[in-house]
Amino acid sequence: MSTAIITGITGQDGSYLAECLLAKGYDVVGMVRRSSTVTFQRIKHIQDDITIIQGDLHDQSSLVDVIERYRPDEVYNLAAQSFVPTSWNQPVLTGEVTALGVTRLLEAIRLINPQTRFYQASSSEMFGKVREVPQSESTPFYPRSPYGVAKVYAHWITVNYRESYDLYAVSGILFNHESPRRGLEFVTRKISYGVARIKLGLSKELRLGNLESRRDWGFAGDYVEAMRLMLQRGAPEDFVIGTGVTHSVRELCELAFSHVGLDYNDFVVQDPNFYRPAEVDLLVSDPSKAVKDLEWQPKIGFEELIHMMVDEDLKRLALEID
Ligand code: NDP
Ligand code: GDR
Repeated sequence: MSTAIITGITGQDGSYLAECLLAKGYDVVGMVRRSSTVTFQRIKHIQDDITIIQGDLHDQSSLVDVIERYRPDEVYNLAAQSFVPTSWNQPVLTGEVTALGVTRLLEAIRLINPQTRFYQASSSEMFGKVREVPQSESTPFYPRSPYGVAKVYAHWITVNYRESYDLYAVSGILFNHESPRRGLEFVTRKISYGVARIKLGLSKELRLGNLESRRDWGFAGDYVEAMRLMLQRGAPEDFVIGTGVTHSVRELCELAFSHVGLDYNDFVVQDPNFYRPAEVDLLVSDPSKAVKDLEWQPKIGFEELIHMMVDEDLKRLALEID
């Protein structure tokens, strides 16, 4: 039986990846940071099937301890300060966790168990002010936020450890992926939750930033399968994962509000507070390498995804106010 450590298991992707690996028969160890309140909402249904261990990407010795104790076959590094706007308010913390944290984890693996296979959660935000459309594994990076800059460092340190120390270390460059478990501040969930609140009479408006922003949005449950596939190959290689299709935030609003019989024009307010100091350009993936070499395809389309998210939020909120 293989052992996998997931950092960031309490996050959106961590919860789906844990489910995916458990279904494949892995021993799953989840690394969580110490907190005064429990952050296990997304994994409470599988808590008895996984091992939880404390560790923090800030803290080298906790990472050494985790690798020493479990000597894992695979490590999936999903932990990060992952919200782009926060990275302008907390650029140093973002660099510490999202960039240097990766070096700390790679050092622990190199020194203690170099046969461990390592997955780094890289991001389409690294393409930022895009050099070409669509973006593939060979597209140069031009990040536009402290978060994007930190992810570029994390990407290159992963490549560097692969080349310097012959580690099986890969970088999965994933475009936006969403789900009913998405954090409330990200735009898809902010909209699905906002629509549900308005429909149930709990709110009268939804304040958003730039409605013309476009993203390549997929379903998180599909994307974690690509992470696993990247660690099962003969040789380590990086992959771009996305749908190859973009939609605007405006289209997202239209779809989500009309799903419950409402017109978004009656409720959405554009608020400059949600604009960003610098935006990325047209992010759209070219996932053809993953389709060919990993035999990976997204299964859930944009419309189905947004309907699923709105339906789940309606269900959850209806239970809460019952
Ligand atoms: P989330 O924000 O939902 O989860 C982030 C996780 O990291 C949480 O479990 C959080 O713990 C943990 N974490 C934060 N800081 C630390 C730290 N110092 N030490 C240990 N753990 C920490 O992110 P997602 O699940 O959406 O994304 C997973 C990864 O993939 C991230 O690295 C993200 O940057 C990257 N990514 C995500 C994409 C997406 O569209 N979702 C696209 C491309 C890349 P806690 O619960 O305690 O806060
Ligand atoms: P992103 O996701 O920055 O792409 O990062 P987010 O959902 O925050 O923004 C997507 C786009 O929507 C526009 N937008 C708004 N965004 C938010 N959050 N709130 C709003 O009110 C709003 N109005 C418009 C934004 O300007 C942006 O263009 C996500 C994260 O998961 C990263 O960790 C990951 O690396 C990338 O996706 C790929």
